[in-house]
Parts: sequence; C-alpha cells; structure tokens
Amino acid sequence: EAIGPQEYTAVKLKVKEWAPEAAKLVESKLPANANVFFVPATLRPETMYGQTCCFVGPKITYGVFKAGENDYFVVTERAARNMAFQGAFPKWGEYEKVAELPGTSVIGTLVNAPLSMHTEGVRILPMETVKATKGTGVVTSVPSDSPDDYATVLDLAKKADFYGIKKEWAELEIIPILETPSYGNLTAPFLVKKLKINSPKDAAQLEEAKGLAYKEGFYQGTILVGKYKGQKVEHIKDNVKRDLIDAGDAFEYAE
Ligand code: A2H
Repeated sequence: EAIGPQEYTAVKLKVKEWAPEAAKLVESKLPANANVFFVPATLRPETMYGQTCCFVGPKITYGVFKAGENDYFVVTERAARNMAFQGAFPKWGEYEKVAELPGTSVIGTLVNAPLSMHTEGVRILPMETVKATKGTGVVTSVPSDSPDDYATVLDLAKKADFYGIKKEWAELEIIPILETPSYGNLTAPFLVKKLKINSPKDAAQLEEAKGLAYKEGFYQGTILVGKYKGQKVEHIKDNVKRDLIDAGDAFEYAE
C-alpha cells in the first residue's frame, strides 16, 4: 500500500448501450440524451491502449452522479464524495446521486474506452477482487500488462455461464502495447504463466507478479503503439495522461 495520497488518472468510459437491467434502473432518472461514464481509477494511464473490458465489483452498489450539464459518472458514493472536493462536480463539496446501480445490473454494458485499440467498445464485467474502499470501485482491464486483469479475464472466459456473461466479452484480443527486456511484449500473460497463477484468488503470487510487472513496465518499458510509439514509458507516461485530460477523456483523482 502506498503511503500518503495516491494519485490516479480517472478515465471516462462512455456508455454506448446499457445492460437491460441497468437500462430499467436509469430509464426514468436520466435525460434521454445524457452522457453517462464509468470512471475507473488507474495508476497506468500509458496502458489505456490495451483496455479490453472494464470491471465492477458484483457485490458493490454504485451511484450515478451528476457531473455536469448533461454528464453523469458511475462510481462508488465514497469516490463521489472525494471527487466533490476535487472539482469534478458542478458545486464544490456537493454531489448529487440520481440513481443507484447494483454491480450485477451493469454487467454486459457496452462502453467506449478512450485510446483502446478496441474502438467498437468494451464490456463491463465482474471482478470479485475489486475493493469498494479504493479508487472509484471501477477498474479498467488491461490484461496485457496487469496480472490481476489477465487472471480475471481467463477465469471469466472459462466460467462464462457461471458469471452470466458471453464468453466473447472476456476474450477480446489482447494486443501487445508495451515491451520490456525481461518479459517481452505481453508482460502479464508471461508472469501469470511463470509464477503458475491459476486463479484471480492466488493473492500472494498475484501480488508478486504485480510488483514485478509494475517496476519492469515503468523503468524498462517501451511503448509499441500510439503517438509515442518507440519511446520509454518513463518518459511518456505523463504525456499520455495529459493528452487524455486535454481531450476531456480523463481527470486527476487523488485519495
Ligand atoms: B491499474 P493501488 Cl495495466 N480494487 O490500472 C482493486 N483494484 C483496483 C481498484 C479497486 N477498487 N482501483 C484500482 N485498482 C487497480 C491498470 C493497471 C493497474 C495495470 C497494471 C497494474 C495496475 C489497468 N488495470 O495496478 O493499490 C488499478 O489497476 C497495479 C498497481 O492504489 C490501479 O491501476 O496501488 C491499481 O489497482 C491501483 O492500485
């Protein structure tokens, strides 16, 4: 765990098509032309090219909070309270919840993921290990570079019926976005295999994999795609974050 404030990039994933249950819950609560965004918090903005889905906790309840004239954010109430004191909402220190969505109700929702190679959109999927007490309670999935995300998409694809999802939602192509000398161009799959991680519940090995992936990716990584292709992660991480913010696709979030 980090000491002192953790500074995240909050990325805006715009809803293109609600899952049926969520559609019913927001129907009467939102203007027809509302822009609604799932807002994952990430420490790795430079990996957003590799988003293949976005996770919510199936046991977490989310709020839909008014973020602007016609904009709404789906995050935990805890995150909304923090955001209210960071200028994310119209009135400083205030947040307005217009609807509540149980995590299970949003599974299958199609969202647009900024910078992702999957421009057709990605699905909201369940992840049991999402913590309600960290970030926004929403986690965007980059299985090429996050061992947690990779272990989870493997599990989701394997048990698609159990999770009530379509297998193909968990199996969007994992495109290499970052290269490191030690782990090649698919760091998370490499480490998950090397450390013999079989499930998202292998907490100790995942913790180890996460540490290795993070260090190697940040200090040795080279980006393989996008406008900074060929450059060192260390040098362009903040540029990718800045670009996302300038495009209106992200903002800074700290806690
Ligand atoms: B990271 P820290 Cl590619 N519950 O983003 C569980 N995990 C959460 C979370 C929550 N409520 N909120 C955020 N996270 C994840 C990308 C990524 C991340 C990559 C590689 C490693 C990595 C894509 N997922 O994180 O405990 C988010 O996943 C490993 C450190 O605050 C976020 O960044 O340090 C990271 O954990 C924040 O973890």
